[in-house]
Amino acid sequence: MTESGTTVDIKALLRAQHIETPSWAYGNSGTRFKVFAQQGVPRDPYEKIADAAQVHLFTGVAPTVALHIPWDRVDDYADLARHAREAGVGIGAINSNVFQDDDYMLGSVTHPDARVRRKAIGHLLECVDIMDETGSDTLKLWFSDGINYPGQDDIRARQDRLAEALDEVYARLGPSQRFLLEYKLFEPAFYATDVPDWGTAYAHCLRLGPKAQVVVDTGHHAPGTNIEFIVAFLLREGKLGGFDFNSRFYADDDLMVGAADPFQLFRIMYEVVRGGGYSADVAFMLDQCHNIEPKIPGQIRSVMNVQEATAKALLVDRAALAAAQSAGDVLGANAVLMDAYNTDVRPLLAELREEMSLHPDPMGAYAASGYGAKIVAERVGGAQAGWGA
Ligand code: LRH
Ligand code: MN
Ligand code: MN
Repeated sequence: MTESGTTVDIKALLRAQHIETPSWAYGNSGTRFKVFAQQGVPRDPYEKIADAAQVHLFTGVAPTVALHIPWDRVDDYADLARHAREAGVGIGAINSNVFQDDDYMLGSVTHPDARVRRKAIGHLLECVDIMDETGSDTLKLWFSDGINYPGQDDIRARQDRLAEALDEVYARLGPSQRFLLEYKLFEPAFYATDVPDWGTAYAHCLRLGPKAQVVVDTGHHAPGTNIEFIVAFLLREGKLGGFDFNSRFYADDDLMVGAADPFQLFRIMYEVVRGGGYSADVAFMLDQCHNIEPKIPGQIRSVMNVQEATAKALLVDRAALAAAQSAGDVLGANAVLMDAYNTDVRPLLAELREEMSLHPDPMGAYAASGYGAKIVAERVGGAQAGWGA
């Protein structure tokens, strides 16, 4: 029992959790050195959605799938949304892509040439059209824009161009739509990225208003960055829009969330719970690539890792923690947090799944389902994920 609730309440919160999987996780991906093709991968966005539906079928908490445009370009987005509904999932965030066109070598919305900026903004506006057609309420903006060499372009002018582009996209959003601005310290730009950190993203979003929020991709920071601090701060300001979850050892590795550092994931989820972010307003999205492991099980494992970290965060005895904190009991307070982290929540989650009429072991149940063999037999010539395409 904790101040935040009984086991029953914790289960209710976990049952309502919503973790979004990315369409690009289901396609072949790799590093810049090699893409290892797997058999049975989706050949089009319809099949990516079918695979995402499997993740939801076995976990019960992954009811939406994010799209990436143009990787998921189709003729009829309403039809794609209908297909998703029939498969048992919905369309989540629309991810824009202004980083894979030759025109964007020197930037997209911050490019020195107005013609290129216009083209990039045109794409962002098209993404809002796709939101209208699919019923998606979230646009995710990540810009690879930046410079490689000191003096290459005017850092401040690039901020002005970025602000102009964001103004135009913001003005196009409907009443129940929002955009999430994603920051990333480096890569592909190596000297100065135009949205390198949460502070830059926050300042732009603050100026724009409530429909602009920051998204925290857990792989986008300098090593050692205290991400949970950023989470606590943004939540306090009402500017945390969501997460792109993944794990990293070195840079933007895009490994399975919770694999590299489950303790960090717990600390992040604790700040989400503590800050009231465990609500529909903070999107828990995965942004990962499965380069050497099978993709659907990789997503199932990732969803389960987020669930486990969330369960532990919900288990923190907040009354005991507050008492220890106000008494200045350093070791006592730390022990309260560690007690929750060290709890084995797998039995609780297995029980919850049974109550949700799911198999208690999603990985085993998926493996036994035969879906993996079925798609290998049916799908010949699967497509790459966007990366390396
Ligand atoms: C950039 C990023 C961004 C892209 C995704 C594929 O590194 O995290 O979210 O859209 O990767
Ligand atoms: Mn991301
Ligand atoms: Mn990334």
